[in-house]
Amino acid sequence: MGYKVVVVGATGNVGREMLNILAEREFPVDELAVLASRRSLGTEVSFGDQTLKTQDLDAFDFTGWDMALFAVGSDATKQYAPKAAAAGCVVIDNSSLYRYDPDVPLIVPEVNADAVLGYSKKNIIANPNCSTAQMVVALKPLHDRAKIKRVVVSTYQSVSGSGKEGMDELWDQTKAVYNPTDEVPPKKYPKQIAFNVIPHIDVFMDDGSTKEEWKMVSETKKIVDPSIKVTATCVRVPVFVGHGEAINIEFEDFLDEDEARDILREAPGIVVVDKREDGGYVTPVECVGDFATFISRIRQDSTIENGLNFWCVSDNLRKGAALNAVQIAEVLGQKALQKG
Ligand code: 11C
Repeated sequence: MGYKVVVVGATGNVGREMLNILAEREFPVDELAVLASRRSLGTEVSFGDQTLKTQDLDAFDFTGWDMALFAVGSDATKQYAPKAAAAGCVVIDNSSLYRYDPDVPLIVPEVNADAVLGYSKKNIIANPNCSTAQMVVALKPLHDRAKIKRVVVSTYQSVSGSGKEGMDELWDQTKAVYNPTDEVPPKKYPKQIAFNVIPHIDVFMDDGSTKEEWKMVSETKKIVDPSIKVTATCVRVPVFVGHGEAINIEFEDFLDEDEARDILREAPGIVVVDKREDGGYVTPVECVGDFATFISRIRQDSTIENGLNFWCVSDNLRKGAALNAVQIAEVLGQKALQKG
């Protein structure tokens, strides 16, 4: 016996990946509803070898449905998630709306699966930001061994993090570079993204950081440990899918680079590819479509007492969004909503 599952925002980048991953991981689905805004109504989406027609989110009755995976922006989440939750359908939300609410668990199953039980306060579970999700999968096993004091992270984030419009802008501007009469001015991004990098993701905060950077700080504290200090610089790069992160850690205790490599090799959700030779590391294009978070370039940072550097890449639409949401659904099924 399986679950009655709803995917909200089924026509977007993340919604489509949720459907792919539910099918790939053979999540026990008894019935599936795919919802979209009126604008995308009637659009067909794939689920395994089936083709499903989207239904109207506004008219949908969530009563009797077990769980709803939301992949829409914060405004639509604000309007529809409380409705679903009040109808007894557990919401797994990919937006940032509920992440910092103390009554809503923020879950990365490899790190804090047990906290999922906190869902019952509001019938809502939050999925973290993509750049946080892949980083905390790597931080947790190292923190358990040597206690992390401080993390310095620089991100190299792909345009799929900004949805289809970001991907289209990169594609159109790239073509236009070869055909200057077709100039494509920046629209989704504040500056040209093709053949460029932009040190700005999401809105600016009062202290000069951006909201994307603030999310990495706040979400890491909520998911892993509030004592960990994080400072981040988040950068958009002309890559379609796959976020890269250069991570520097200062630990309380000494952690040798070989031991760190062994710990990460054993850790759930991680694949270590770390050969000190040409190409002996993973780049964003190689992680597309994969479930794993890949770690490379592990090395001691000898400029501080207990320092370590590494490189981390993952498919931001998967571990950073859809995969993590489906993993939460799996944990919810195992720990709370058992069927059969
Ligand atoms: C980006 N990380 O790459 C963002 C996308 O809070 O879920 C996801 C934003 C979020 O632009």
